Amino acid sequence: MKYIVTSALPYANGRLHVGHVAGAYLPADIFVRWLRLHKEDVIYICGTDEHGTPISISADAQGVTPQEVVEHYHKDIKAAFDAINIQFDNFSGTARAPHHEMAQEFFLNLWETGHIKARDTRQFYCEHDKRFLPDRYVEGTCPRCKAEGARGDQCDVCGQIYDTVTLIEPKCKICGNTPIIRDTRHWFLQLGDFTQELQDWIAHKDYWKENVRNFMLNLLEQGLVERSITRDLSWGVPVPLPEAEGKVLYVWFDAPIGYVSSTIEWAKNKGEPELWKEYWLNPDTRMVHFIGKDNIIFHALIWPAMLMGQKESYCLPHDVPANEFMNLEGDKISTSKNWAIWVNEFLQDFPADYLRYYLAVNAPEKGDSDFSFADFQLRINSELNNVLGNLANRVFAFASKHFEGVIPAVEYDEHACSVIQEAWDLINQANDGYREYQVKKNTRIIMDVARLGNRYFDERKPWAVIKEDKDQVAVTLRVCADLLAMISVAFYPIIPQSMNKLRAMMGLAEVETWDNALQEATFAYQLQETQPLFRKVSDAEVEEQLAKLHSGSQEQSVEYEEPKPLINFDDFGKMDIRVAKILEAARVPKTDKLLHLKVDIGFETRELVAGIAQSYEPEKLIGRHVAMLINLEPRKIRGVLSQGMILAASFEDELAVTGPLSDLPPGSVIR
Ligand code: B3M
Ligand code: ZN
Repeated sequence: MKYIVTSALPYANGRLHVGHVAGAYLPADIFVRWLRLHKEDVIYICGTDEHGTPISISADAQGVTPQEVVEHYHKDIKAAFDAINIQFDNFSGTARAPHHEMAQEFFLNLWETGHIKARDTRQFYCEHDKRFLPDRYVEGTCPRCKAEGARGDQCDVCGQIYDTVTLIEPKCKICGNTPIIRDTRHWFLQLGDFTQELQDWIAHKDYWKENVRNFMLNLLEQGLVERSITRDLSWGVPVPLPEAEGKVLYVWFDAPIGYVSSTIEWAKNKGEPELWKEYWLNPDTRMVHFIGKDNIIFHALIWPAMLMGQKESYCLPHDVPANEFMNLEGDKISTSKNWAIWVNEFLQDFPADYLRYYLAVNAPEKGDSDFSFADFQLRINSELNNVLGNLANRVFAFASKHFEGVIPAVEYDEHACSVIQEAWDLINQANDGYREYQVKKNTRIIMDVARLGNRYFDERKPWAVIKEDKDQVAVTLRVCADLLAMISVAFYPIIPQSMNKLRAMMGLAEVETWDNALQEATFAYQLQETQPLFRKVSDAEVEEQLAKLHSGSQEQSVEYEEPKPLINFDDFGKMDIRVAKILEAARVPKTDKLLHLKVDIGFETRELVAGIAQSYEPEKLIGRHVAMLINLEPRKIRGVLSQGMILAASFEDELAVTGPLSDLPPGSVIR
């Protein structure tokens, strides 16, 4: 049996935080490690999602090219995965040429077989920015659930996708203006063509998680409609048709094809360029996509249809385990508000396994979960340290003191047999748990093996027995060491480094197969240099982390805007910056950011709209002398002709207008 396991391709426009890891990455890495222990033939595939408006909007905001954004974050994200020990077989990126080729091939196959059709459509167009506004370039109220802040392509609240122009009260993300609707030609995937095939396929998916299966059944019941798969954008995979100049594939059309192109890259790097076909063009391959719940529709419906419509016969997803979200200290994780724990940073303070363990214990499997530092401390201290670490420490200490570090292969007595049997039962339950991606339950089950060991150790009272019956103590140590060996295998998928460290201390080779956990060792354990398996998390550390989080200034998370390219003196000289005195200031109705200002620039008075209302009460500004760019093309904002721009410094949410320049009269030149 061959497996392809994938994790959702993270957008290359931001850093990796713990919420990402808990949902789509750690559970996949754990599953893959477990499969490998069972000697399954598995490839674990991922890469960054480098197209789409999330990337180009970030690039615009920073004044750099999308390619620069993508390269920066690809590296940063990969480093975070390395730090937390998420081990992909290949980690590619969708801006790479072979991906473009593959995505175009997918498109052409569907086009040639009539599953893609073209027609003129109405799209939002911003007259100010002179461009169409696909996807995240427009925001408004969701036409389905009426939530605010819905994007052009999908609503984050209800997860639905819809025809962009149905968005209520749309606003251009670049300038805030209300867009007009314009005609433009687009290409549509005829999902309805696949209804029967999808129905037959989903019929056998009774083992899927309920949330995913119900979502799908519901969509099929509503009836499948065509989906637009092209956009008027410059960043993306060009639509491979001569009549589609200036259009690219919709990011959600090309992104899942990244799983294929990343596998192709893997095969090439291995020197066996055809090898990818043995996985992908193989109906028996079990393909498992780990994703967050907002990606269900793309993986469980559109992507399978795209695969069904190819000329060659691709494997289809075997399962699509979608997880819920992880919150942070009771609030939604937000990258823009810097309410997040960045993986790279966190792992400078704690070992990877502590984070892996906590995210596993707290996996958002059935509902949203919450990351709290107090809970993190509690889990690490009272479970990893006080249960598992304690069992190892006490066995090692006793064996060193009374048996010179050798735990002999003595025979089990009846009590021992029953303890071992109980442990095996738990280990078998954990095995089933991994098969069903139940990492949360598994942390408890495996920790129960360690609890069993501690209870047994206490009942046997080796510290008292050692005086009269050393053989009996040998059995006690033997049983506990066997439990530790079982645990080292069963916990390996979740906390691999610690479990190999445990094994090294016990004189065992690194974990290789799951069966290692169920074998009775016939040899003596030869303890090596032992040390505590885990360390505790102190109150001071928790306070420090909380302070970091709340101050919102996690050191390396500060993202400075990239410096802009050099300009010459003439470029600079074109800007006419003057001292302006604010005469009047009032809020622009129905906005929270905009102020309507009247200013004196010496030789005339002017009106303008400035986006500074969140930092300044209008009345506080009156009389103030500030710097103003006066020869910026006038533009109409909310019905006011804005003639110029007040210069202000901004950092994250904070903003300050320049000045005070009160000693200089209005109209003074700034250069
Ligand atoms: N880039 C992740 C997201 O929606 C998206 C996944 C693509 S998987 C093919 O945040
Ligand atoms: Zn605009």
